[in-house]
Amino acid sequence: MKKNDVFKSGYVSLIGKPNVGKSTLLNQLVAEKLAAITSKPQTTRSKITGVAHLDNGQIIILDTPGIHKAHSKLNKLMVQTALKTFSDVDLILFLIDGTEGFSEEDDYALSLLEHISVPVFLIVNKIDRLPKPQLLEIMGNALHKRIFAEIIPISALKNDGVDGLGETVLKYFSEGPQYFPEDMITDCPDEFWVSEIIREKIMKLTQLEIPYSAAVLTENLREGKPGVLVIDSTIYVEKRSQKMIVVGEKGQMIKQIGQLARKEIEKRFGCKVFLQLFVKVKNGWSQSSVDLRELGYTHDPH
Ligand SMILES: Nc1nc2c(ncn2[C@@H]2O[C@H](COP(=O)(O)OP(=O)(O)OP(=O)(O)O)[C@@H](O)[C@H]2O)c(=O)[nH]1
Ligand SMILES: [Mg+2]
Repeated sequence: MKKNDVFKSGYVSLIGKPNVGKSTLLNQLVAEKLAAITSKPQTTRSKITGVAHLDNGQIIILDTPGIHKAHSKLNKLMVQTALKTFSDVDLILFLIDGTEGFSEEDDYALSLLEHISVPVFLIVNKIDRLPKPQLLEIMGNALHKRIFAEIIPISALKNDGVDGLGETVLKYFSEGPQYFPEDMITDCPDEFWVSEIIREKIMKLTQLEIPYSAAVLTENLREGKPGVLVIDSTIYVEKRSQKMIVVGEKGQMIKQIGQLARKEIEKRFGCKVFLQLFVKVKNGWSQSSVDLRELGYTHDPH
């Protein structure tokens, strides 16, 4: 930071329909994998806070579940979690998938932003797979949708345009405090992150309704033998038949989930990890307010 520069800070919320790349963008802005990412929609279920430390400022980013017309209690809670961030932020980054252009679902999500008074940026993501003429067409269409403070094409996956986006966000902030110390990139507890990584592996490795019927709880992380982190996590599914799939024949599936998750957890914490996974049935948890709360799904998971 140069001597006479002011330090700027503020909050932004990543908003958009499922699967447009919000979590990928969060991870790039923070330069760390904080949020789970899969090619399946509705991966993110909770608000995830990340902090981008720039030379002359700080951006607190709230990744949110994708906005959609929700039916189950879990999905309604997810959408409410996203909408609730509106009142807490200085700016909204509204993402669309450039390869699809504006869809009905985008229009629906956008309609919920109608009365927002903070600036809204349109982020056209996935430009790595988008021919230039199509991008120009989307940018033209955007003018009829609402007044966007900025329209910024990026590829979150390829980290293209992400630094520029950060700089532009900062221009809209006023002078502000350093909310988070420089070595802190999230206030999400480690237990939450571990559970999300395990859930990501389940979502990637299973099909049909299983990705949406699994929840993961990690009680605590503790040191076992010197230098070994011991983690006990429980995977909750909604039916016995789902438990059988998650465990798999001769335990093959749960073993694979555990191995992939462990590798990633070891990388993040820089130590050996002993990860024990348990699978339990909690009948119809995604429709029960009590179960949802027990599993950590509230407006604010922390
Ligand atoms: N080609 C390409 N793919 C991308 C880009 N950004 C994200 N993706 C992919 O899009 C899929 C969804 O990404 P996520 O970051 O999980 O999307 P999300 O908006 O957080 O999704 P939900 O949490 O379900 O709302 C993943 O397969 C990503 O790898 C991009 O810039 N280009
Ligand atoms: Mg996400």
